[in-house]
Amino acid sequence: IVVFTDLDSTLLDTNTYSWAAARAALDALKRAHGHLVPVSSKTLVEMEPLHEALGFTDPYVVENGGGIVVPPESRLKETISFIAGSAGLVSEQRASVWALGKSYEEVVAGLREISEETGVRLLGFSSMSDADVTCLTGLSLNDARKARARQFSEPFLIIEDVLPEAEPMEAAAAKRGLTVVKGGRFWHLMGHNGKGAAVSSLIRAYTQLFGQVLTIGLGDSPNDLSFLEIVDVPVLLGMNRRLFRHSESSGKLRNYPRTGPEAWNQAVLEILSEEQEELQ
Ligand code: 2M8
Ligand code: MG
Ligand code: MG
Repeated sequence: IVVFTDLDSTLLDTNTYSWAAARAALDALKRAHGHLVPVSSKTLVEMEPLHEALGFTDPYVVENGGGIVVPPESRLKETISFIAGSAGLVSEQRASVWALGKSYEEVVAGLREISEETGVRLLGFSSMSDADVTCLTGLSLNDARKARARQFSEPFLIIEDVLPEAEPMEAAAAKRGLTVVKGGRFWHLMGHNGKGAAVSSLIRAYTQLFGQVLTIGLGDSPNDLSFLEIVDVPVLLGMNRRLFRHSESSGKLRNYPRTGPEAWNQAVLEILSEEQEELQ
């Protein structure tokens, strides 16, 4: 069993960023020798301590699919190197970091051009201070600094009284080989193919290493759709089922009305116990 999970408002509480309420399901997953792969908009330096605290040795996906981080103790270390395909190995300090797209500098330059071209004021993290990010997110100043330490993607806000149509912005991004996707509080500009592409590489690597695996995905926002659509058991947290209205996966979708770790806990415990029943 491999669980791919978004963090903010999915495994983590929207306001306190705590995962304490999901402890029972995380423990059950460990007892079942399951794997846990966090898949987030967050940066490597934000995710590293969290990954360690969660106590799984699996890789994790940073910045909306911009990079795959493989810890030294991960059994996927060998397998992922060629599965990630065109990905480049950008760092091998504590962990191997595979980049799946353009550099942060290119993305930030792209945001400025898109803003000029569309005439819509777009404010990215690179133009904000740590204090700005603290105000907007409730993160501590130190965590806001980590959220701004970006390598692959740029979170931004649309600074207009009336929210403009997304299409011109999306078209201007596409022209530059970039994509925009909506996260929780922010939009994200990225030079890669999103969470889905990263998860797809990882599913191939897990399958190669372990044979058949059952994949579970949990998320709450539009940027999670691309990976929820390619797992065996997609779980959407929150009252946003319409996100799946055009999706082929809508039939197997499990939807829980609330977001956050309590719902995560309930969903994963339910799936694990169904799996156990099936084995008996
Ligand atoms: C940003 O991401 C969230 C997740 O969906 C959002 O768009 O609201 C990212 O900048 C991330 O790095 C940061 O930790 C998070 C904090 O709320 O916001
Ligand atoms: Mg989320
Ligand atoms: Mg996220």
